[in-house]
Amino acid sequence: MKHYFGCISACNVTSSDPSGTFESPDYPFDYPPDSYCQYLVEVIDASFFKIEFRNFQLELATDFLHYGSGTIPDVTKALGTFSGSRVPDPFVVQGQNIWFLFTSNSERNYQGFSLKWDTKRKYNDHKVQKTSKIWRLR
Ligand SMILES: [Ca+2]
Repeated sequence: MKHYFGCISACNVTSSDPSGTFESPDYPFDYPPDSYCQYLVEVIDASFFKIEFRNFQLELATDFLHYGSGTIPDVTKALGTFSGSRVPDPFVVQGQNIWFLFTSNSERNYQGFSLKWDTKRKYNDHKVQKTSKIWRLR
């Protein structure tokens, strides 16, 4: 695998931006073996996060992307876990914080994932729920 410094995505990222993207390490090239990458977004006045995937290709049942609410990535408290090559449907997480934890085992590395997050602020809550099919509660 070739490395291009300056344009490959990093492991372990924290953001306070109301919208942005996360990608698996080295994306769009294959992720490295034995990855353990934490991604955290904290937006003080956010009420919801909406997550949409642009791409998703992980080795099924051995490489995983977990997500949850809060500031400390913890697999045991994950709200969901994705693996394999089916692109997950968009989903919504309530709150001011969302984390992702990407793990891969020691063999067979795929392209990984690219996801986009967006937030809605607290004062928009009732409007959002009435007018959008995407911004629904699970
Ligand atoms: Ca693997």
